[in-house]
Amino acid sequence: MSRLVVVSNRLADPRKTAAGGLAVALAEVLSNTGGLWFGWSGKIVEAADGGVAGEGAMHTQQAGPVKLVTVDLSREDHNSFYLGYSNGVLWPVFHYRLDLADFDAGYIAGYRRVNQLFARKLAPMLREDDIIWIHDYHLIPLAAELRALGCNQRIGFFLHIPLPPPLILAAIPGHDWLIRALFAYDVVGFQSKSDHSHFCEYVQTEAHAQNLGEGRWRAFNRTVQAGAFPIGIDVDEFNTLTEAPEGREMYERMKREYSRRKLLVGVDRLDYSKGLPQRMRAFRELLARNPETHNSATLIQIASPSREDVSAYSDILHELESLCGSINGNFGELDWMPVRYMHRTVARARLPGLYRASSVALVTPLRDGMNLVAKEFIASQNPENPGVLVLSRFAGAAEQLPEALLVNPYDTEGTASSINMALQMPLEERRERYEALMKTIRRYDVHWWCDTFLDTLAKAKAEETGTPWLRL
Ligand code: ADQ
Repeated sequence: MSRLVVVSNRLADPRKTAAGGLAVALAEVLSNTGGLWFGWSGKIVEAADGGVAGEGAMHTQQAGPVKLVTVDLSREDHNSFYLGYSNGVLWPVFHYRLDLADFDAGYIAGYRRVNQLFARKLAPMLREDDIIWIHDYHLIPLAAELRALGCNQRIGFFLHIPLPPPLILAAIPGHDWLIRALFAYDVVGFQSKSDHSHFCEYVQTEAHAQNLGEGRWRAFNRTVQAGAFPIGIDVDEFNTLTEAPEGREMYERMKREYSRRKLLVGVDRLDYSKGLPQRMRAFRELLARNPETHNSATLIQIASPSREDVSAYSDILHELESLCGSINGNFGELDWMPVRYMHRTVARARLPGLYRASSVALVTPLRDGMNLVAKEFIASQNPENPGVLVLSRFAGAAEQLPEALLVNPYDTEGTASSINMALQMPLEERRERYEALMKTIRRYDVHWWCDTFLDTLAKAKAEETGTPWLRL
């Protein structure tokens, strides 16, 4: 049996259960097959400690049958690869935010340098029949760098964030280089059909790739299989967490605390793609237009700190704090605070209890690859009395979950009236929507995602072996 090698920018220890959907899924697959997980250690080395750009000390740890291997980055590489190109160019552009992109010419060199570093460190550890699965926008050119070092293994890539249409992609200096790099993979996976269709449009019009049918494209002397593989959650894990003591205790505490009120909940990383200010404005509109919601609805918004060293992130923090303050100042009463905003991460074991105690979840990103919170909320509900999911039509999840109340987060009034509809929804309709949503979430869970992607990769035709790969 082939060994699985997973590569992602950050790793999680598979022995720790509180790691989150993706990490749990990958950890489980890796634990079954035995395998190697490779990525950045999270450690930045200063020049004075020998942190020369393009070099990095390696760390190895055995976690059961899984070998975790990580590499340190120099300050210079971290700045240009991680803060610069990955999060200052690719993240905003892939989320359709050209206005926030910083196209500093120096970043791309750092991005390439770190991908070369990863390839150099990983290649000697690879076996001939390994299956390699590379994750996300930080590592798009990694397969090309591995191929340049003579690696002929099957390599798959999964993009966790959206892929924008060709015209937006074309704003990135070097966009053709990036997409060409995708042809070094055997399989390229996207979250949604619309991301996949953007890829097809791009390779057809910009790269003049030949359409071989059934998702296969030929260009640059390579054939790649592309498709949509929407990521899911571990539904059983969520059910277990909901029933576990910490989940129950959280549920009961919230129910006690808010016994007279309906709870709305938002759980996000504090990121401009998540539409948090727009969500607050919609909630303010709800309060302004529906006096009966005063004293009867409370929004709990938890926003975990994220990428605080990227400037666009501190701007969103201040905007959100100011909106929450003004809503509470204008609408709050001595015994009612409309918004409870917390800038922190909540322990994973407590999330299901919080979701279950809430009547409505607000998942309203301006753009999102998938959004797992939407699925976690549904999985945590009481089937007899389920809450309502208000979901942005711009989240990848909307394609799979049309039975949610779909909203346009840019439309403040429309979103406010959908939130009101969610608060008023009769039990029968809530149940019908919940059952349909739950069916999809259960069918397309995280195991389906892993199995389908890895099956596709195992079956991908290895006809390119020996073909010289066009150097980047
Ligand atoms: P993210 O942008 O991080 O992921 P999301 O899919 O919502 O977005 O996943 C976040 C995870 O972190 C969830 O499991 C959630 O429970 C947890 N989380 C978020 N805020 C938290 C908080 N304050 N406290 C505790 N836990 C919190 C990227 C893409 C998404 C895609 C995923 C997976 O941007 O579109 O769905 O990868 O592919």
